[in-house]
Amino acid sequence: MKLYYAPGACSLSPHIVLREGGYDFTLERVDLATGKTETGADYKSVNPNGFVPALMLDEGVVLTEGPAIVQYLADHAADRNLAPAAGTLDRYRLMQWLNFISTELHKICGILFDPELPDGVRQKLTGRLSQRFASVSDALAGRTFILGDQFTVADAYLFTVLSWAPYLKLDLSPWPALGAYVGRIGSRPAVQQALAAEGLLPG
Ligand SMILES: N[C@@H](CCC(=O)N[C@@H](CS)C(=O)NCC(=O)O)C(=O)O
Repeated sequence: MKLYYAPGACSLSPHIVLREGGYDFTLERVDLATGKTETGADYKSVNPNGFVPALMLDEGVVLTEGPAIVQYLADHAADRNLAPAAGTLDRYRLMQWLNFISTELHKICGILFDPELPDGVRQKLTGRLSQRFASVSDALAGRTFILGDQFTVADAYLFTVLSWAPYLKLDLSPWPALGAYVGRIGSRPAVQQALAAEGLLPG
């Protein structure tokens, strides 16, 4: 398998899951500004949408969309317990969170990364994001992971998106549970390995 990624982007989520799942895989970096991969390939030939992540399966088939990729990886490494079994209520709870992270956190943050965003829009979106952070913080009360006691692929995604806060100058201090969560997930060996492989660890 090969993961197309950009350092620190949402592709960090499937990258973490590949490592948590014990997969044998390779990485190919994508320069989102030029649309070229590190081997000089035109990334749109892999994902016509031009965004990361994309997962090239061993048979040469490409899977896109982070939430779909991480569930595929969880289901094909079932012994790692990275997602509740298909068809159970807990699995829908996982999908609920993946969708929430995608639509209510990830996409708002994606817009905030635009340095040319007008101040008024930035303020409004930051306010909306604060409401969402409060709701995640409430959900984490008394929990180690977002679904409870077990690390799942939703944690890889939530960690990835919350770890953008410093780059976006978003203050998470009103929600100490979020900072503690980022520290907890970030200290997992697979997460440290993924961060190191993407050149995201200091020094
Ligand atoms: N719907 C896609 C969105 C992926 C996405 O937003 N990727 C960003 C990085 S976090 C990206 O590659 N942006 C560059 C672009 O859109 O050209 C998914 O969930 O996988």
